Amino acid sequence: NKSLRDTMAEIIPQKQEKLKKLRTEHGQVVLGDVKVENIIGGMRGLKAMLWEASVLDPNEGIRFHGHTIPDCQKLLPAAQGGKEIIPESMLWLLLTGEIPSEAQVRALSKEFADNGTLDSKTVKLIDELDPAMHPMTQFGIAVASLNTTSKFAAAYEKGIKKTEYWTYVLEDSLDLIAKLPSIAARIYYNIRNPGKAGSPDSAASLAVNPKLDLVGNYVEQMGLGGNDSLTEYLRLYIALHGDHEGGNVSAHTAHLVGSALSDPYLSYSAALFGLAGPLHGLANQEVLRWILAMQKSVGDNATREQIKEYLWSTLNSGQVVPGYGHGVLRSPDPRFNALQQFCDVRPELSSSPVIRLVKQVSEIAPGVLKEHGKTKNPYPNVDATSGCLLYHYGLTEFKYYTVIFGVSRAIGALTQLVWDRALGLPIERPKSLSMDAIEKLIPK
Ligand code: NMX
Ligand code: MLT
Repeated sequence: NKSLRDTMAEIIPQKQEKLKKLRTEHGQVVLGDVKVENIIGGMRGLKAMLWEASVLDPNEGIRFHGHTIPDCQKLLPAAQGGKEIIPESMLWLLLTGEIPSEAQVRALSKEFADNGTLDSKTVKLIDELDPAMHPMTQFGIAVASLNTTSKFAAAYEKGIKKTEYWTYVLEDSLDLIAKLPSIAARIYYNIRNPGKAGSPDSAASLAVNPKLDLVGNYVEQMGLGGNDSLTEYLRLYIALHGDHEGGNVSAHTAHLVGSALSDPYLSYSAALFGLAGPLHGLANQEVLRWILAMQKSVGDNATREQIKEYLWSTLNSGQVVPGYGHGVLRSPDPRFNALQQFCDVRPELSSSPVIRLVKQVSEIAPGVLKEHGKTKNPYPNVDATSGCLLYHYGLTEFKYYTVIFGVSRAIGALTQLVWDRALGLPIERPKSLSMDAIEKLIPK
């Protein structure tokens, strides 16, 4: 039962060797062309980035170190008394490529609980933010402010060798992951209880129980403890949203900002601001708004025709159908399937009107989107369902939903940051071209 740090220290030299071999023996191998359409099309399809922990197959979906979601559900340890994957297990897998033992996962939960408490300056900063400010903006500000505690930034200032960078980045990353639920819960308390920030009652949102896992604590800190089904859902949700290879906006942003040797707090705060966009993580907030408007219009027992009509009215008004489509995936998102299966085996969820409507839409929308003919992927992505479950559980503040995604995405983005520094990757600096420069390169 080796510790996480010892496991990393053992694996890193092997990975460094592998990279050295790739560079020296295969550095000149061509893996694809760059077309004009790649440059003007959001770099879609360009193989231009190293990302260790997960690879996204357009049809099969995400694999974490080669493991599919159902594999992970079988192999990764759950919480004590629970059944679903926990983020601690997923983090261990992402960082090391190995399946952790139960003891290793419990030790990580304990470390997170021991380091989860926020200092009073951070609490004050969050409490003084305008409660009307979007929760994702509050989240990004609070995470960036913690860079005053960065061990990497302090060591860099003193002067350290490049080969030592990763150890400090790992320490910062683990500290940050430990504190994210406390930050997120404090924001939740403040938006739920306007004017009560700093009151004695608000202290519960700061309490970290050393006996609980990361999500167990988060649910208690949000004041939603005692609901085992919600706790299990959030464990699964936060484990599954952790990593989605490197090209998505949030992961890519953390990697880019970190390549300038900005510390993990600054890098991840930048990622959160990318996650806050409606075409990325904010889509789960948008889905709920859209589904509730549909429910208002079509009622609880909508027919196929009514749902089709509603979908067309969204498309004809020039809006995207939130929760559908993807930059890489070309089939239903297996994360969506896993969350749907979570509902299917729980009658209290599968009978909820909003969750029923989400399922009906997922059966009808692909046909409508195919007929509409624009999107390359007419199938649901993970955001099509995630927020609707939160709504069912009584988390009715839609604007908060992306914060939960943000608690999760740190697991993948910070894992890669550790690997970026362990592998000595350079500052990221692709070449850009103006339209005139592109024209000059086009063969006459
Ligand atoms: N509804 C209507 N039109 C769509 C949709 C959709 N759900 N998805 C794509 N299109 C349109 C897209 O706007 C584009 O139109 P135009 O040519 O007029 O610009 C066209 O189809 C081609 O887009 P794609 O190449 O299929 O998609 P792209 O890779 O550019 O974008 C998304 C991917 C995810 C941004 C896009 O599918 C979308 O906007 N979906 C809705 C928002 C959403 O669910 N985002 C969440 C993604 C997951 N996440 O958590 O981050
Ligand atoms: C994600 O999880 O980041 C989204 O599915 C978006 C993406 O992969 O591009």
